[in-house]
Amino acid sequence: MPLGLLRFALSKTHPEPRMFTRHDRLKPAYDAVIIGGGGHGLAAAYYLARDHGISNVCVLEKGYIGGGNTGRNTTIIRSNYLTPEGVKFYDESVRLWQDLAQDFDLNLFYSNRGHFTLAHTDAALRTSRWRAEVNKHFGIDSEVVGPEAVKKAAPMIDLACGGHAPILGALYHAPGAVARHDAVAWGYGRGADRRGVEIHQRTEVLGIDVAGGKVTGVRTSRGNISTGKVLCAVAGSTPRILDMVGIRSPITIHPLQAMVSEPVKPWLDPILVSGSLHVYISQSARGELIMGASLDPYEVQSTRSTLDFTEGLATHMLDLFPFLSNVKVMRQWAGMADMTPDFAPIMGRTPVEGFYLDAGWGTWGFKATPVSGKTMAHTLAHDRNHALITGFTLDRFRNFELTGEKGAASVGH
Ligand code: FAD
Ligand code: PYC
Repeated sequence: MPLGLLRFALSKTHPEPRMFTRHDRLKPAYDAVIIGGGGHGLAAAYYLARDHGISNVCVLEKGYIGGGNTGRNTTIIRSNYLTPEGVKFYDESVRLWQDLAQDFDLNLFYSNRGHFTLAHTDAALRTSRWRAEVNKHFGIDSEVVGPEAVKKAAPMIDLACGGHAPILGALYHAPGAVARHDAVAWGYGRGADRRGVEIHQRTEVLGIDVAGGKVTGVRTSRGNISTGKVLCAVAGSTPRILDMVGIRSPITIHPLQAMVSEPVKPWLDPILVSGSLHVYISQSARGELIMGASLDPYEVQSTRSTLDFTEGLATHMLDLFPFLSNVKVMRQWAGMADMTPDFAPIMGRTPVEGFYLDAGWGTWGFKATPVSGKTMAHTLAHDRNHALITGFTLDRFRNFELTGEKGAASVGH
């Protein structure tokens, strides 16, 4: 048992420090205001303080930290993207993930599993080869493997998928991993807090003041703040915040659902994704099967769950693993995914001076938490887009220079 836990258990006064400092009031002014206490907002705050010495910063969170998509995702981490911009960006993130638990002095349960994207059609195999070649070109460990390699890694799989969607091969990405998502938010939050950043939970941003094309302040449910720099990192609420500064974007909001089973004995080491069957699965350290599928097909800002989703996901999961038919679903939930037309994020400076965007993370942003934090902190500190995000700026839609990641974003959408 860790010594700290034992000390805590035996102490009458519970001397363990709280994870974050509680601030009763907002200050009248900050050097930068970050809207959104998810992984991305907290990571940006952490790197602003740690790497750029900017700590007169507040993070405003309307609920509780990590309560948005950060605490709702299925924690898949990988860098097997399709575009050079995407591959380089996510590769840097995977590199940052390696040292994160050490940096935070907090166990993130980072677990390297290997990631298979199953191909059930010739077209899917072609895309896998394409991704493998781009990945190898940039030094990423990805290769196309045959059905026998899938069977070896997941012996319980039915390669024929009941006869109607036989597995022809897969894109195998050895660095594929999972981590504990809420601990990531806590680690970044605690690290930022210890460096002087203020985290204000239950504080909703209601308006943003802009004068002469520049940000001047933020109006919140707990009072007004003067600032010249605002970072918007609010995932499924991005269009609402953009309305406050008069910026249009092509982001649409779709629910993305997921579910977990009751815990069962460990039987699945790798992460498996089937674009054709629109499902994916991994097994957590607790034995639960973490499963998901495609986006809900309609635009709506809601986190309700549906029976339709459970039935559809369970049906296709049984195509892959018929032996799961008696395993019970324990819970299901949804997050609001901010989707872009090219399945790449929108990051960086905007037409409003001092207003920065970290959005469009749709179904794929958890893995990018470290690199988005690092690059957005740099962008705010220098008022210049970091070199790694130049493929992701908002003006790419006006300039018809899309960064097409649909083939690699995650499950088929
Ligand atoms: P969030 O964590 O959503 O944080 C935004 C915060 O902003 C929220 O806490 C919200 O309360 C707050 N906020 C909103 N409006 C306001 C306001 N007006 N004032 C103050 N605060 C406000 N990605 C992967 O890489 N791998 C996966 O396996 C994966 N699986 C997913 C599965 C599901 C079911 C879902 C929903 C998403 C998944 N994603 C995955 C995507 C990933 O979860 C997100 O892209 C990522 O978590 C976004 O982080 P964030 O910090 O930007 O947003
Ligand atoms: O980005 O790998 C991913 C992912 C899988 C499921 C949802 N997102």
